Amino acid sequence: LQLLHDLRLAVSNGELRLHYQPKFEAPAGPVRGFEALLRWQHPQRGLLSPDAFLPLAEKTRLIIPMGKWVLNEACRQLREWHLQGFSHWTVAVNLSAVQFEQPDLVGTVTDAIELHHIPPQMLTIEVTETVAMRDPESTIDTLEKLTQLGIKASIDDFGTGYSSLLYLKRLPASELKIDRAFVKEMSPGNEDSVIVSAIIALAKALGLEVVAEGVETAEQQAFLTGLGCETLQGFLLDRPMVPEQILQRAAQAQ
Ligand code: G
Ligand code: G
Ligand code: NA
Ligand code: MN
Repeated sequence: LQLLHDLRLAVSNGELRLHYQPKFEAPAGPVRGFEALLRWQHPQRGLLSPDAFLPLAEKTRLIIPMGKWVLNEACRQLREWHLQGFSHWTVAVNLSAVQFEQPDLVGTVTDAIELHHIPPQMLTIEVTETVAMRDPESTIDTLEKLTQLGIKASIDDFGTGYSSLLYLKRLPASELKIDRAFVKEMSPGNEDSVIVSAIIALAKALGLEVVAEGVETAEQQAFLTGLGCETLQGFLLDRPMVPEQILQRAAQAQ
């Protein structure tokens, strides 16, 4: 398989890239931080999205070295932003199931924050609800070790998995991200808007911050803000961008 052959070389050939999508304080800013989103600059096929290669990377466990690269690069970029004066910005990194279940995850994360002198509370690990609930006891154990380092944990795509509320209460996470499928279908009084308001109420009751992803319209922005959702992410506010674009935006805003 040609793609697999190429993927094996992607890290050492320097073909991986990170784009960063801002997370905004509701309703419209300022920027609180960024989610790092992986891209692969394939020499023939062009810029590939994770959908095109993550399943293969997971299956072959190539996601382990790729994930280490992602963590290191996101921490390196965050340090650069901090030194450029954006000292309040944070960065979030997505972890897949294979990465989350690898025994030396905590060591990998520790190495990255130490190498780049990142204040640990400025780094968030995003793991989906589905992955988090596969083995809840082991998830609690892993997240406890990460949060003891000071790192934050976020439960991504919330509402699409099967959370036990009992485990959710015990999970040492600091953030829930409402899955964009609910945000997309929200309209006044419909089921999705009821689900979204219930998730926000649940997050608040459990002392978790709540982020809505996939915000594409001003109506969604206003509705979510009205429900007390603190952080918004989505194409309405900004797309994933390369660091140069982010600095341009920041310069314009000053
Ligand atoms: O950026 P995009 O919308 O194409 O991302 C598609 C999916 O890929 C999302 O579910 C996102 O969480 C996942 N993803 C993006 N970057 C990374 C990464 O660095 N590591 C892992 N494991 N998943 C990622
Ligand atoms: O699964 P995860 O939540 O990590 O998904 C991140 C993906 O969501 C990225 O690929 C990003 O491009 C995409 N994304 C970000 N904002 C929006 C949005 O407003 N609408 C849609 N459809 N996708 C979005
Ligand atoms: Na995510
Ligand atoms: Mn998500």
